[in-house]
Amino acid sequence: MTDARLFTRRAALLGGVAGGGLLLAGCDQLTHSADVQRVLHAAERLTYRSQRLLGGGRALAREFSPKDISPVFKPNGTTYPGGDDYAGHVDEGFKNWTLTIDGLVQKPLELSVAEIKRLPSRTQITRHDCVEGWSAIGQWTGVPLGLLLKASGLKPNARYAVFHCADNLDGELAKGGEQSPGQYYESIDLVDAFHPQTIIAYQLNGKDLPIGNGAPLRLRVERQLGYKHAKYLQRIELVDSFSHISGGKGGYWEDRGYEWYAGI
Ligand SMILES: Nc1nc2c(c(=O)[nH]1)N[C@H]1C(S)=C(S)[C@@H](COP(=O)(O)O)O[C@H]1N2
Ligand SMILES: [Mo]
Repeated sequence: MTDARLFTRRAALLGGVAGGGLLLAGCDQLTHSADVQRVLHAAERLTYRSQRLLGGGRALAREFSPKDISPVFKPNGTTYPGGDDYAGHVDEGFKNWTLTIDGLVQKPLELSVAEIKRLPSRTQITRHDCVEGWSAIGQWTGVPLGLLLKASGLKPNARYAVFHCADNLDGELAKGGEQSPGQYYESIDLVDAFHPQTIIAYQLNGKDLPIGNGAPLRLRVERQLGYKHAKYLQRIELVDSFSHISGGKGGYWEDRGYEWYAGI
């Protein structure tokens, strides 16, 4: 199926949920121009440059079979966001939790978890690698992020997707660098945002996400390290630069010294 037809079909599916009237024009052109911008601005680490220049933008992370799934998927970092808000959402079974997509988009979206679960989904069994030295294999189900982005219609200057999370995390002394508490956030470029394995997951191993693993929604961006996989997702903001957000380095751990491009 051509990209254009796939795009139209997906957009039609999403239209039923998001209220129709989606602005679809020019998305492919916008994606393309973002590619061009990305090449012009290529200034990241060697792994990032080589992956992009070697045309690896679409290469898939390895997928495993059900027998490989780890018996326990260790929750790490925040395992229960503080504050009454989150506890209230837990009590309500996340009925009123929403995911907002805004910033440099034609049509901002706000979707409930139930609406997201009705969209086309992808299931993948992948290995998660944390910089702390542990790995786990899990099966994730969620909506492809690219589908949501196409439905919201990126503006031509959109270059990054920023993921805003519900939790305020204390730094860990062991990790070096600035250790002030802060709202957890992350960001990826549009190549990773439109990558087929980049999903907004709502299931782990066939069940609703456990609280410890990011309920009700979390990012899976399979070609990057664990800290990029933002949990407790509330908002995806499209930006042309993340220098004005929090510490300006594109993520909670990036602001505390980690690399922005955490390719595996
Ligand atoms: N919101 C939020 N997302 C987060 C974190 C966090 O503390 N808060 N920790 C990150 C890190 S370092 C890892 S390894 C993974 C852990 O995911 P898990 O809890 O499902 O194992 O989530 C990442 N995403
Ligand atoms: Mo991690």
